[in-house]
Amino acid sequence: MINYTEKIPNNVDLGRDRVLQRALEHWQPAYLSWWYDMGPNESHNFEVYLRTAISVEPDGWAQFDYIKMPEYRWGIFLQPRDEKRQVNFGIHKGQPAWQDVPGEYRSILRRIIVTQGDTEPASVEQQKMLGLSCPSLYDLRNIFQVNVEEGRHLWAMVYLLHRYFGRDGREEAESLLARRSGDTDNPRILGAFNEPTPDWLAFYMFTFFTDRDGKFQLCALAESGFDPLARTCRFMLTEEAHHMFVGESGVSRIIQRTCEVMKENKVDAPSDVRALGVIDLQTIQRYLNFHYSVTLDLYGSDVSSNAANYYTSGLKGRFRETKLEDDHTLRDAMYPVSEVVGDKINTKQVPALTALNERLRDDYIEEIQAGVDRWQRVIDEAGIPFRLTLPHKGFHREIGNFAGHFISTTGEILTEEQWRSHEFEWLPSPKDYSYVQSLMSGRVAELGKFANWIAPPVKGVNGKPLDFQYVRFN
Ligand code: BYC
Repeated sequence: MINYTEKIPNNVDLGRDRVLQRALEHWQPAYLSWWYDMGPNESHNFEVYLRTAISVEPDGWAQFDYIKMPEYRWGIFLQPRDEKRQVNFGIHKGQPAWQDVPGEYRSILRRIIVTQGDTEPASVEQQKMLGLSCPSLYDLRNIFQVNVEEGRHLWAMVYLLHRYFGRDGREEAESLLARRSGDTDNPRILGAFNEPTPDWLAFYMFTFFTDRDGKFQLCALAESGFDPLARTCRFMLTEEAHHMFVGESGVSRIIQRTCEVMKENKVDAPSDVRALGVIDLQTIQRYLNFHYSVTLDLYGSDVSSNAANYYTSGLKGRFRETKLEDDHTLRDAMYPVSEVVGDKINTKQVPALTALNERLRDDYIEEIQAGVDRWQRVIDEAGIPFRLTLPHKGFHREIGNFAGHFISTTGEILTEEQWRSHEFEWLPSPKDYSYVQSLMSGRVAELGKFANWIAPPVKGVNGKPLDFQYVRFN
């Protein structure tokens, strides 16, 4: 059970370690000040119907109630320890899982934790303004839920930094509050987290595509031989599931609404669709292309000695590592990666150990494809002859073997000039962004009402009706 009587709710017996408790209590006001500054705009007085974790058990861990976001009980929740757990891969396979940081891995482990931690506040910063243009109270409540939980994920990483990395860890924890998404001087660490999230279509795409990178990275870290990291990530994953649901269902509801309007009015040209105040499927495809390609970059280089080191040292595993049936050291295994040679994309076999980023990216793509297929069904059921597709893996990439090449959505290698002449057929143009934003000029806040460009969800939150007061503005 989680102890809520303390200043920092936790299930790690924080009260027993006074030094650590004081360090975190010192960080807490800095965190709150960051939240006031960079959290959802003009929302501090709202009462939001939010879920809060009350136990770490898979069933019934959450409690729903109205809460002002700055008073949300951010805390430290780790999945219970399994005394028999071992390091399950790499050169230390078979040793008892580490309860402390092995000295030789201190700096790379800290780096992984900092990179993970950095994404959490970044996403809150990216979404800061969206509450002002929400399509309904239901959606407003959902984005706030996502935001407070990303804040909690930052707490999760900061706990590890404070608890296991001494002074360096405390300094890193401060830097996590100092970097800013999109800042030229002090940006967030990974590319996608410096891109703007300017509208709600972008938000749903982000939570579908980029939060799912979060899922896959957390799954890989949940296999870590460093047990506190594994246990932290396992609990974070239960929260992550809701974020991906918000994204997938959000895009799906936009598609549904567009299809309804297209059918009712017997139109299909994008300009006619737009004239009816909904988002044309072509624009949705361009947003998809953007968020997919930017998120693929988050997996790092196709061939990476960093990734090999993380694995060999037992720090970061593969997706579902313990369910895979092989030697879990990858001594002789090979894995295919793509590379651009002249005007062709070739596949070559490389040592699987060095291709772990690529493998995780491939696992991710498989799950993404299934989600896109579900969106497609909405279009098919409406009887509209339009296909949503994932662009080629090499399209619009800035990290890895495809970086620096100009590859079309269908995988042709083009010159820069050729590519630029198609750029806005493939990616959202400034005009697309301004059209989408023109639909979202204000907040839809009447009970049970939804903006014209999105269908209502199938059901409300926690059994509540759609016309429930999910947010009280005070
Ligand atoms: N942008 O060997 P390489 C989430 C750097 S999302 C900028 O290719 P490695 C969430 C790299 O740092 C999940 N730089 O990469 C979602 C390295 O720099 P140095 C976040 C990049 O280390 C939504 C160089 O390029 N979690 O939770 O194998 C909302 C070459 O490195 C990028 C994690 O990512 C990039 N995209 O892999 C909220 C897990 N990619 O050494 C939250 C922790 C690479 O030359 N992170 N570089 O200075 C990792 O495991 C690894 O850092 C990465 C990169 C997989 C990201």
